[in-house]
Amino acid sequence: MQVVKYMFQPHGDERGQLVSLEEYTDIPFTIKRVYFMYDTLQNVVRGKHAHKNLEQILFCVNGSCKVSLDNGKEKKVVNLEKPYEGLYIPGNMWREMYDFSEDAVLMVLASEIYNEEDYIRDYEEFLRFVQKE
Ligand code: T46
Repeated sequence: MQVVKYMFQPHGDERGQLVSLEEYTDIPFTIKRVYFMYDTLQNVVRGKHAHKNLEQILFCVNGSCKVSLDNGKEKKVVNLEKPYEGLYIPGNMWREMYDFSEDAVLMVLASEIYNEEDYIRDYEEFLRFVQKE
């Protein structure tokens, strides 16, 4: 399984850092939604679902967390610990986010607006879905 983690180049100067993200130049899809999560408790596991079609890029813009990816055949764990690292997650991928640091802010750029029908929240159903693909 190939994991795509973008390392964007910050525009740094004596004032600090700035990361700019433009659709199609930096982000390989139209950004229809941005959401972020913070104040996540340390022993919490978020996600635990897949999407049929949604594409997303996850940034831990503050603090750190881990993301486990599972395509139904293989699993990989990715650390997000720098604000300029973006983890691309295509459709048909089970994801879990965990080990959030106390100060973690996980920001997500998404290719579609929120649609509960795109979620697969049952792992056995996910396995059946990816086997059909
Ligand atoms: C994903 C991972 C990385 C909305 O109303 N609009 C939204 O755009 C989102 C994402 C969520 N919500 C509501 C639905 C729930 O009542 O916010 C609540 C928490 O959402 P959820 O339990 O789905 O959050 P996570 O952290 O488990 O998963 C989220 C995304 O839902 C999901 O698409 O890939 O982050």
